[in-house]
Amino acid sequence: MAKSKKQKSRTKAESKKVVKLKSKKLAAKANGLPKPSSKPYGKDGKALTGVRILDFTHVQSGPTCTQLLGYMGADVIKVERPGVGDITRTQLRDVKGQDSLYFTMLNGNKRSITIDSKHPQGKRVLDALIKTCDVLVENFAPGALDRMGLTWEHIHKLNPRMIVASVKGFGPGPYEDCKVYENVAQCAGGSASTTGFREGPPLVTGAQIGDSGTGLHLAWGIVCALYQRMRTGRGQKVLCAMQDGVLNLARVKLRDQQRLKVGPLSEYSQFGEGVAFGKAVPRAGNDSGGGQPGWILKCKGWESDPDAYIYFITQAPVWGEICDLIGKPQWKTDPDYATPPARLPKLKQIFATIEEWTMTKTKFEVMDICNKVDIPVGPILSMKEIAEEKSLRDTGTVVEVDHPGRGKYLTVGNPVKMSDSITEVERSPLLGEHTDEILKDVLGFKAAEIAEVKNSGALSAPKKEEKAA
Ligand code: CAO
Repeated sequence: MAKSKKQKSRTKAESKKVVKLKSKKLAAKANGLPKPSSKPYGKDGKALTGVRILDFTHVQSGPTCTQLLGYMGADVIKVERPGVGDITRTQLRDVKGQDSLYFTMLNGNKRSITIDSKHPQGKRVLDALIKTCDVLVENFAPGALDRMGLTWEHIHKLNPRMIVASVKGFGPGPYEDCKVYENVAQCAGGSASTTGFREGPPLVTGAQIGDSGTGLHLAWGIVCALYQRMRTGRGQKVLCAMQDGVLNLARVKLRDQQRLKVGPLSEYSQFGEGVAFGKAVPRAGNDSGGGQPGWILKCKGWESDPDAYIYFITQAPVWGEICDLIGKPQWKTDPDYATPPARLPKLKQIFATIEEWTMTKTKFEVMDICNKVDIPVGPILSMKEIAEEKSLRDTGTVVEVDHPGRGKYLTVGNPVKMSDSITEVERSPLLGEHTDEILKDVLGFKAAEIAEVKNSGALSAPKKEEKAA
C-alpha cells in the first residue's frame, strides 16, 4: 500500500531517531574508542607511538624500563652528562674506546642528548623538554633530582600532564636514603635468603631481578599512569622500589613463610629427609617452587660440560610414564612409590634413580623423549646455546644489531610479542648523537638559540675533561 507524504516524512524522522540511538549504543559499546583501524595489523603505528619519554636513567634498572618503552614505539630521549654519559658506556668494555655491551644492550631504541642539568642553559633546555614530554623516568640516588631543581612541583607547574617515574632502592622507611645496586635489592627483597642450598650461604641469582625486574615493574606502572591520564588529564608520580620489585617476584616465598606457621613445608626436600624447619623459609636448593617435586639431574657429558643437566619434574599425573621410561614399572603399583605422599620421604633416592637414566642421554634427548609423554623437563641451556639458538633469532628475542663504532652485537629484543605493534630493535645511540636533532625538531629551537645554548657550555664537557678524553 502506498504511503502518504506525511506518513513518509514521519518514517524518515523516526528512522533518523533510530540511527541516532543505534550510534549512541555503539559508542557506549566502544567505550569511547575510535572506529577499528582498517590498516593491516602491524601497519598502524606501535603501541606507544606518540608517547615521548624524557629518559634520565642510568646503569641498568631505569634503562631497562625505557628500552622496553622504546621497543613499544615511544620516543625515548636519553639525557646524559656531557663528555661522560651513562657510566655503563665505559664499564666492562670489550672493544677499546667503544660503548660497552653493558650500555648498548640496555639503550636500544633511544636518542641521546647531552645536557649539564646543573647549568642555567642546561636547565632551560630541560624545562623545554619537560613541557613537550609525557613521562620523565629517573633512577638517581634519592634526592638527586630535587638537587637539580627538578622537583615534582617544578615539573608539574611546567607540565601538569607529566608522569614522573622513579626507581629507588627502598620505599619510604628506614632505608629510603640508601643507594642500592642489584645484589643489595636481591638480598633485601627476600630472594637471597631463599636461594641456594640449605647447607650453604644465601645466593644471588644470575637473572637481574633487582635491576631489570624493577625496570619492568616501572614500565608497567608508567603505562598504567598513561592510561589513567587519558581520563584525568593529569600526570602522577610512579615509584618502584627495588626491594618491592624483588619481593613481588619472590612472593611464593612469603606464601611459604605463612604456611610454616601451620606446619612443615612438605614439598621441600628437607621435609622428606626429616630435617626440621626453622622459623623462616629455608633455602630450597633446586626444589620446585610448586607442589610437584623437581630436581636438576646430570645428563650425558656432564663430566666435561658444566651445563649438561636437565630439570626434571616428577609430576603426579605422569608418574606411570616416568616409571616406564626409567625401567621401574613396578613403582606404579608399589604402595611405597605409587602416591605423591608415599614418595616424599624417598625423593632423593627417586631422583638418583631417574638420574641413572638421564645420564645415558643428552639433555636434548631427554627433552625429546619426555615431552612426547608430557613429562615436564627443562634443559639447562648455556648462554652460548641461547646466543646460537635459531628459534630465538627467528622470533626476534635475540637480535643482532650493527653499531657504527663497535660493529655487530647481540641484544635481547622485545620479550613481549604483539600482533599490532611490531618491534624493530635499533642500536644504542652514541653519546649526544641526537643533541642537535632534538633541539631543532623536538624543541623547535632556531639556529641562533641552538648556538647560544651550545656556546654556553651547557651541552658539552668542561674543557679539562675534553683534553683528558
Ligand atoms: N648533568 C649534571 N649532573 C648530573 C647529570 C647531568 N646530566 N646526570 C647526573 N648528574 C649528577 C646527579 O645530579 C648527582 O649529583 P648530586 O649527587 O650532586 O646531586 C650525581 O650526578 C650522581 O648521581 P647518582 O647519585 O644517582 O649516581 P651514583 O653513581 O652516585 O649512584 C646509584 C648510582 C645507582 C647507586 C644511584 O643512582 C641509586 O641509588 N639509584 C636508585 C636505585 C637504582 O636505580 N639502582 C640501580 C642501579 S643499577 O641499575
